Formats: sequence, C-alpha cells, structure tokens
Amino acid sequence: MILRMLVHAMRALGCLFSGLLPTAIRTGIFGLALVGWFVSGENPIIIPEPCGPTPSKLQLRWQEMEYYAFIHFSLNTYTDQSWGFGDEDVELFDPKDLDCREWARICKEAGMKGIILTAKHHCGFCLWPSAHTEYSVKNAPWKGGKGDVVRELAEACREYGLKFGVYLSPWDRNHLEFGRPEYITFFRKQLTELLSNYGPVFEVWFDGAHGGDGYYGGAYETRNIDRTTYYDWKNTYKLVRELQPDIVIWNDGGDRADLRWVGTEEGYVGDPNWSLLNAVGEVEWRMLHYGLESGDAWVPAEVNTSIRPEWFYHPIEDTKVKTVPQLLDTYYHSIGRNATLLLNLPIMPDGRIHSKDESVLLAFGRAVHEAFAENLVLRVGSDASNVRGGLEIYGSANAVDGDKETYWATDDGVKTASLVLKFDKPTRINRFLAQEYIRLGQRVRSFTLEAFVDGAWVSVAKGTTIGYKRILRFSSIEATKIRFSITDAKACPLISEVGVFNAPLILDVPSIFRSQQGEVAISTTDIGPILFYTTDGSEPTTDSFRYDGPFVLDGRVTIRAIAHDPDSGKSSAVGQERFDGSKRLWKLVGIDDTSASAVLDGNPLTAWHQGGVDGQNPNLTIDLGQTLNLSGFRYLPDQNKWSRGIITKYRVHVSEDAENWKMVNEGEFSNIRNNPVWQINRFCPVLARFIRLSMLGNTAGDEEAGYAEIEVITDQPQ
Ligand code: FUL
Ligand code: CA
Repeated sequence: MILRMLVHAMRALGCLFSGLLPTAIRTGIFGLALVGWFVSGENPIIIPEPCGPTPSKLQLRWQEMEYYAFIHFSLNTYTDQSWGFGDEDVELFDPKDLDCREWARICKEAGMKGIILTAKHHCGFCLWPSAHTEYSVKNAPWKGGKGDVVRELAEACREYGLKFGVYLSPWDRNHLEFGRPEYITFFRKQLTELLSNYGPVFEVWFDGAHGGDGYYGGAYETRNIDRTTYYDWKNTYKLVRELQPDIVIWNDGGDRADLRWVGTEEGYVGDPNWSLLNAVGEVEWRMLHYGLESGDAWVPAEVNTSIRPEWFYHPIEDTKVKTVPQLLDTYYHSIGRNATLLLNLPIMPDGRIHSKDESVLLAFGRAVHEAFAENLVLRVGSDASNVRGGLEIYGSANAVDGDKETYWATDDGVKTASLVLKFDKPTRINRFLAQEYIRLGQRVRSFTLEAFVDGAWVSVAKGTTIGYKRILRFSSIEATKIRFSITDAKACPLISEVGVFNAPLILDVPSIFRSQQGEVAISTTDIGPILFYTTDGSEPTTDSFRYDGPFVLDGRVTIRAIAHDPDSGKSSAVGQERFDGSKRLWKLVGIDDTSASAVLDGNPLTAWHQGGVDGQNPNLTIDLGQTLNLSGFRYLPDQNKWSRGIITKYRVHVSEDAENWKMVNEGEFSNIRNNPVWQINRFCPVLARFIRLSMLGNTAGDEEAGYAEIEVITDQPQ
C-alpha cells in the first residue's frame, strides 16, 4: 500500500513537471528523477520514462471530455445559406423562441460535456453585442437589440455543468478592413471581448475556411490573404492564453495549436491515429488524418461533424438527420480511435433544436451508454507475459481495476507483451476497449485480440494505435478467456484500462448499390448482423432472401433489405433503393479512357477525372441510350482521401440528337468542399437522350473535374 502511494506520488510529480516546465529542463529533471529510483525492500521501482511528447494538463482534461457539441446559428439560419456573404440584413435575426437552457439541457441529457458556439461565422455577424462592429445582435430586432446569445449560452452551460467554448471565424466577409493589418487589431478586440466577459472558455475554434469574395464594408470584391502570415497566430495565441489560461486552441491552419483537425468533416479520423505532429513545418493532409508517429509535439485529434449533412439549419435536411446507427459508426471512428467528438446541432430560425435532432441525439446517447454499460473484464483474473520489475504496482490487475490512473507496465525494452483475462463462465462479447497511460506518451503501434473458444485460441480482431482510447468491434463470440497482445510499440507499453463488452448490435439501415452491369451489393455498418432482402417491393423479413454476397439483377427493380440480429431477434428499419432503368445502355460520349467507367460503376469509391482542353473547362456528355423524361441529375464527387476535381459550379445541357443542345440549369454546390456527399440538382422535366455536365469551377480553382458517380433523375420511370 505504502509502495503504491509512493509510486502515485512520483507519478504526480512527473505530471507536475510535464505540465510546468519547458521540455528541455523537463527532460533533464526527469532523467535525474527517473534514474534515481526508489528502493523499497529488495525491489527497485523504476518509473517508466516518458516516451516522446506528452499531453499538457489542459490537453488531458480536454481529451477526457470525449464528447461535446458544436452549435451553428447565425444569419445563415435565416437565409438558408452555408456561408453568408457579409451583406445579409441584421433585421433577419429574430428567433421568437430562443432558450439556450433548452440547448444545454439536450446536450447534457445526451451525455455531452460542453458546447462550442459559432459566436461569429464567416459572414461576420456577431451573436454578442460587440462594441467594435454594428453587424451584431445589438442591431437586430431580437429582444429589441438587447439580446446576447453568447451570454445566455455561457450561463446555461454553467447551470447544466457543461463547459463553454467559442468559434470565432478569422475570415470576416462583412468587415471593411478584412485583408489589411487593421482587421487583425479588430479581430483581437473581438477575441478579447469573448474571452473576458463570459467566464471560463474551454476551447476556442479558429476556422480556416477562406473563400475570397465578400461584401467587405461595401467593397464587394475578392480579397486574398496569406494564411501563414496574415493572422500572426503566435501573438493571437499569446493573447488567448493570457485571457484564458485554461483554454485549448483549435486551428486547422499551418500554425500549430493545441488540437488538430482530422482533415475531413465526415466524422472519422484515420487509423492509426497518433496524437503527435511536428511543432514546425508543413502539415500535410495525411498528418492531420493519421497524426505523425515521429512528431515532436502533442497535438491530439478532434473529429468535427454535423448531425445533418450541413452545419447550419436547412429545412430541406429535416429528412436527412443522421440515424443512431450512423452516429454510432461516427462514435467508433472518433472516440473509438483516440479522438474527441465535436458533434454539431443546427439551430432553427425560431431558436430551437429540431425535435428530430433532439430525439436522435438522446437515443444515440442511450445507445452508447447501453453498449458500454458493463465491462465484462472488470476485476477478473489476469495474467501478463511480463510485468515491470515483477512488481504488483505495475501488475496486470491495474488494467482491469476501473481506474485509468493505474496501469500495467512491462520492463524497459519489452515491446511485445500479452495479457490474458479470464471469465468465470463462457461469455458473449463483441467490443474491445483499451487505453494507454498517455501522461507518459503514446506508445503502442499494433495489437491483436484473441478469444479462447472450445479449447483453442481464435483470432478475433486487430488494431494499430491505442492512445487515450481505442475501441474495436467484432462479431459476437462466446469465450472463456481473451488474450490482448501488443505486437509492436515505441517503448514499453503502459496500459491503464482494458474493457470487454457485449453491445447490442447496431442495426443500421442497409445500403444498396448496383453496378452498371446490374450487380447488386448490400451492406450495413456493424459487423455481425445478417442481411435479408426482397426484390418485389414487399417488406423484407427473416424469411426473405438471405444476402450472402453480390448478385446480378438488372432492369427496373426495387430492392428492400433489413439487417437482423439473431441474438436479440431485432431487425433494422428497411433500406430501399429503386433502380429506374438499366445503365447498361449508357455511354460516355467522346471518351476513350477505359477508366472513365468509374463514373457509372455504382461504386462510390472509384472515381474518374478529366482535365480542361485548350484552356476550356471540361464537360462530360452521357448518351443514355434512349429518350427519357429528365428532371435532374445527381453528382457524387470523388470520395477518395486525396480527392480532386470537386465541382462547385456547373451548367447542364440536354439534347435529343447530340446536335441541338438546350441549357436546362446552372448552379453551385456551396459546401461541397467540406461535405462531399451526393449533390442533387433538379430542373424542369425535359425529354432528352443526352445530358452534358460542364464544370465551371472546382474547389481547387484548377481545370479538373472528378466524378465518383452520376445518376439521372427521371420523372416517369421507363
Ligand atoms: C467549416 C466552415 O466553413 C463551415 O461552415 C463550418 O463552420 C465548419 C465547422 O467549418 O470550415
Ligand atoms: Ca487502471
């Protein structure tokens, strides 16, 4: 016991050092402290040395929050836009039923630990009565200009025991001086207001989005800045830390802040996920997504995504609120991969959260709670292949004691080790959780999980990095023991907790795809459910066809499918896809490149790209093989990690004979850069056999057009 307290005291000392002292001094003192070990009885207790960078106490506190809300609310809420231009009328801001306590109540009930509010989005409109601009709530009709959303939410968060954070867009499309040095002074004055007048702020979010054009005090022009120098982040960060010593800073730009973006807004971080980056130098996309194993700074990942496709409220998305299974998938790909989850809730024009978003959010919270309600290995018998110094203080029981401050450690130099955990009786399991003692750095590179079934070890799952928390999903299995093996690590592994659970299966609505040749593939998010389907439009049941792999079914057909859990007897909601007509007749006109078939292959993960010809932007002509009553098209941009040619502006022509063309629409996909999901464009129905999509602009500002899939919308199915 005394031994245990001693080691705790040493660990606490170590944390104090890592939190307070600069790295160079810290390493020196640590070296001394750790080489000079404590001697008790016959056994020396050598505290493991930190391995590479370690988290600050603020980063640790933030990581332990795990799950918190984003709230998007601004003039965009009233104009149905993604990004305001900066000249939208402040008169529009008049939420009739705004009650921030309701937002806080919902977030609290959902299991979240804080809320970050868009105090100012790119349009420049301020949700607090800033003294430095007229473009704020003080000139809006809401509460006769006396309202302050930032204050109301900060107070509501305090009341509900939630932490409060602010999003302040550096890009301001309203401000006259944007792009000039004067704006930086203004920006810092706004920051000072937000970080001085509203109590403790746990996180500040500096969005890196920057589109160029804007109102800019009436100038209506395009202003470009050098993002690496313009904001002088070094001094801005200094100000932030002076005003809020307990804050963590998020920034997706080149200037290293405390937290990093994961390179996508779709709700997942890479695998592996190292909480490290280099303190200086360029940050490539893959570093954002996977971290950098050799990084010299602790910069952990935050996954930001929305409960709907977009960030602000758009009535058209009332039918697109993510489902509980989709959110659970996001959970496993964010919190389950050593990141935090910042989940956005859009506010409606009346100032409320839509009831659908609320009920899904609460159900998601319950589902997470249910999945991890009982750790089946808590305090079970354990046996490790190696224990540091053979000491109980570092023994395997520390990994299953429910306390993440105690850990199982191996001797220095031992980088592979295994831990066997024994159940009292055969036990059904399908989730595995592991945590490293990250106060001393992130170490594990890879691990495996095996289960002892019918007298033999069977391989169940494997993983890469662990970090603060790692969760693996696998098909339900009944086992009497499990073996967790670390197969590679940067230094001796320190495992603070291991958990094994039997979560109810996620019964997500199945996705159904069909290739151009008519091959149908059905899939669902979890591992374990059985898929059943029908092809005659009838309700699928467990008596319907059982899906065992892709099958060919061409022509006009409706396929309906369910995912079923044989243990609970429960099934998912029905997934349905109506395939209007065969795409077999479709041809890309004037294109010899065989890889162009990726545009029509029904596989969202394959894409084809075309460049401009003679300085002209590219266009794609499809011969549908027959005349159809066309009323729109759907476009899925390149879904790959390094996607290119994401079309923002386009024009659509149709023709019956490929000679006489008629323009039927022209438009833009506003937030496609951050949210490259299926885009829909509708136009007045027209009879045509040919459709031509011309790219007028893309997100990169070059002449490339990329396509994962194209579909046409027909009014009358043929
Ligand atoms: C992006 C912005 O452009 C979106 O509008 C949203 O605020 C999101 C969180 O960050 O970069
Ligand atoms: Ca422990």
